[in-house]
Amino acid sequence: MKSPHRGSVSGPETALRDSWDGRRRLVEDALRGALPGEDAWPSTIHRAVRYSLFAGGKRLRPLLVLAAGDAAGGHLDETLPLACAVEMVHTYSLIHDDLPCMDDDDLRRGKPTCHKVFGEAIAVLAGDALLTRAFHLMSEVPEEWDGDRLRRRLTATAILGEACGTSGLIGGQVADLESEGRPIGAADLERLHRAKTGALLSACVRGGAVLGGGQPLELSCLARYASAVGLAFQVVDDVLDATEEAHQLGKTAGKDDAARKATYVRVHGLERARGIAAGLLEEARKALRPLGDRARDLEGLARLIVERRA
Ligand code: GRG
Repeated sequence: MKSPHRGSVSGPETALRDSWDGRRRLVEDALRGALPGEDAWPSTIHRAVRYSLFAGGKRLRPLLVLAAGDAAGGHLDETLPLACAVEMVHTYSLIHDDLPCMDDDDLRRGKPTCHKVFGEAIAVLAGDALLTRAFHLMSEVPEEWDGDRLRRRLTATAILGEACGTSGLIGGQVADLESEGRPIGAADLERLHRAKTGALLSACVRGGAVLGGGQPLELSCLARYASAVGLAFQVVDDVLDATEEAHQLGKTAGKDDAARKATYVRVHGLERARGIAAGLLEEARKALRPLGDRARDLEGLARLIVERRA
């Protein structure tokens, strides 16, 4: 039996939770509308895409996009496409990460992985389809849009593109694969985690802030917040992998240790890893201070990231 999670899960106040539930529903609807239906030709790929995308993710990344947009003073219609795009990118990375040639996992979001249900070839293509649709969606703008809005959309798209590339997701995944079973120092571990997981989370906040029309001071506060929560997310993931059960996580538990993965728990030990996550939460909070009340949602999301159980 694994040890119980130490941190209290007091959670943010009910109003914040209700507002997040409302936003999750909004994102679900927008995602459903942004993809071909299950019957669209050729139906196998659309069934596979929808199977993984609607398998019950927490939708943390879209919530970060929308909250950052709010904090910067923007409107939902400007930030919603990025909220959908980041969830598509995230789901693509999960599908590919679970493949036999990567982490070889059978369980994701509490269900059999995409390749277990649809086969490897379709799972590769489902990931590709989601990544492609994410950037297609970001490029779809109403004809009447003026220069400013177009420029902001382009900047947010570039931020997302960079996060997906060799200095972000892909680079982090390569470093992750190459680090299995090998000793790794604290600095290299931090770099790996910032690339593999932090880059996309950070892009959610920075992209949302740009789309919301954030001013330079707001953008720099939000970038500092993004950097802290991006790393905190993966540190907590490492802790959860070592302390929680599979039914809680919706994926195989204890895999990091079994595969001798580079994790904060392996390099720093459980207690220090928890301390590092708590320190990053404090850093994120501090970064938000100049924004005052407008950053209430982002503050709550940082707590959710650090205090989550799955
Ligand atoms: C492009 C193949 C490829 C990989 C890129 C990000 C990544 C590298 C792989 C994804 C798998 C992985 C272990 C990522 C670490 C981030 C992480 C813990 C993802 C799970 O995110 P949650 O908890 O998941 O937000 P839900 O299901 O709630 O959306």
